[in-house]
Amino acid sequence: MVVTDGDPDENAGAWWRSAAIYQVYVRSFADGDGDGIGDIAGVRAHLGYVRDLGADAIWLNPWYVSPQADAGYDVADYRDIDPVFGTLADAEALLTAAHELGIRVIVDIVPNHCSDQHPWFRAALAAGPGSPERARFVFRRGRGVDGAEAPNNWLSNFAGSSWTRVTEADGSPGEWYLHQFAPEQPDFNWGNPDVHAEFEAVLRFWLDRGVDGFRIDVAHGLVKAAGLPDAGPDDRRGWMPFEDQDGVHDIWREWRRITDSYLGERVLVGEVWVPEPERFSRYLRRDELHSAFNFDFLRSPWGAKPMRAVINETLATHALVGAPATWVLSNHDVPRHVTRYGRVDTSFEFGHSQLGVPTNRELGTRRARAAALVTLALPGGVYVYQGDELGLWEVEDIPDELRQDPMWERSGHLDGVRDGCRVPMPWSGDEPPFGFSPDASARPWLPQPADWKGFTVAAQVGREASMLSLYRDALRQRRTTRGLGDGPMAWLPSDPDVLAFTRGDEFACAVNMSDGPVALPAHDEVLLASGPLDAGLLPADTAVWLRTAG
Ligand code: TEU
Repeated sequence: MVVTDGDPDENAGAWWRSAAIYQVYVRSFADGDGDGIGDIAGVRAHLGYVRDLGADAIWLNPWYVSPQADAGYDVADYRDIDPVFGTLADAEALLTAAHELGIRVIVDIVPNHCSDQHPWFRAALAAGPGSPERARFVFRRGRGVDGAEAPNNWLSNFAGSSWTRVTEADGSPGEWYLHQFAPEQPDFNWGNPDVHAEFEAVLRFWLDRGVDGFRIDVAHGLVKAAGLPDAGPDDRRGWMPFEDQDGVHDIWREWRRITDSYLGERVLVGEVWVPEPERFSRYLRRDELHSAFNFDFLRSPWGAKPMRAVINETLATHALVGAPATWVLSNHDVPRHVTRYGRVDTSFEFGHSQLGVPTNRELGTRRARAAALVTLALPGGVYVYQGDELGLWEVEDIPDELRQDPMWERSGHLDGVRDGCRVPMPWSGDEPPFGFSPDASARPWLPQPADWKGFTVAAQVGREASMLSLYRDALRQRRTTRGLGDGPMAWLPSDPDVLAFTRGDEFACAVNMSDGPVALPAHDEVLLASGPLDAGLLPADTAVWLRTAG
């Protein structure tokens, strides 16, 4: 597909504008070889499940060679597969098998940083200060006496300073290098042409093998403010010198030219955490990324007022640049929404861990069912994180010694946000590993709760009231119902605690976020409901899809 200037409809009807994309967290999806860790063979064996669910595409979390200091987001070789997940031949076979089933494949790409075991970083350590090898990363002399203090005050996303001091070849304390995440994840210097050339080659390597696109890790983070100034007092909230710098957009223009040079509507999807919606929309300008995760909806507390505001703002800012919105309820970095929505504080914010805060799972599940119908009815694309469709909850009682998230150790056990949503999928059977591993004696890399027994795929298939049946029905109807996916929506007049909107002239969705039942909007037929209706009324925390006169 070649983008032509000035044609507002050049990508109307493109698959990614309406896609339902299923996020496969490879390490926890299905274990093919019995080592307790999910792998490519496991994904391949379960592609039929993805097809039956009704997803258009899968997004695979990183599968590259990696010491796994951050579950694969520390990449040591961007052109090969980590042996724990399989081989390059397995990856190629997976792409073929998925395409045969009509499932597109988006792979994760991690351009902000690599692994400290990447050959470039090892060469940089060996080559010493001032070398071209060090210029590919962000090395600086320290401040203070003998350079013993970090070059600036930036804090890592995983707690502590963003800088680590190295020991030079002669044994003396030396320069510091920047890592916005763990010390095992040195940031690249995107001011260096080698880095641009290398990533262009990596993109082409995977595009040539048939991937349908890339999910770009930390797409707001690659460019740092000139001179690396100290961060201001409102650290972590708002505009920071290591995030959302204007220069980052040049990189996305470069990448867009690359994907556009390939046939088959290849896409760039940004992981963009930017507080201001207008600045977020800049990533989606016509010659930049195709789409980006809309985390504002995920962050929003449960409630008609805040969610209406997010929907309005999302649609308005995406309209500025002609991009489709996306809707996400959970992913591998945030507590599962069944748990979030059962709490008193239903919002999500990084750094405000609610680990252990009581939650009402029954309420959270009811809301999660309603939220599924709302997000699948809103304009644009939608992401489903593996296990959302089973109604899995955040596993909060993982023993400390089994936790794997680097954030856990680095924050002094204050933050436990990311292991509990990564627990391996339950497929079948009455006890762990619930069919996750082929061998019943295998121990999944994180322990599964015994009460997932009733939540396995096998336990939910064909059971009308199950979360899986709701997702399958909704995804099927979403494909076949006129008006859903990309396109306009209009609000219907409603109680302030109800969200009700139409998609086209034949479809409406309503969700009741008030305390008691409300009347349904005018309709001919109830197509789908997230829970039982109450004598024709819509109960609290319930959503419906309606066929309206048309
Ligand atoms: O997460 C990115 C991430 O956590 C930051 O963008 C952060 O949320 C933001 O700056 C708010 O302060 C991605 C991956 O999804 C995650 O699993 C990785 O650990 C991380 O990047 C590092 O690669």
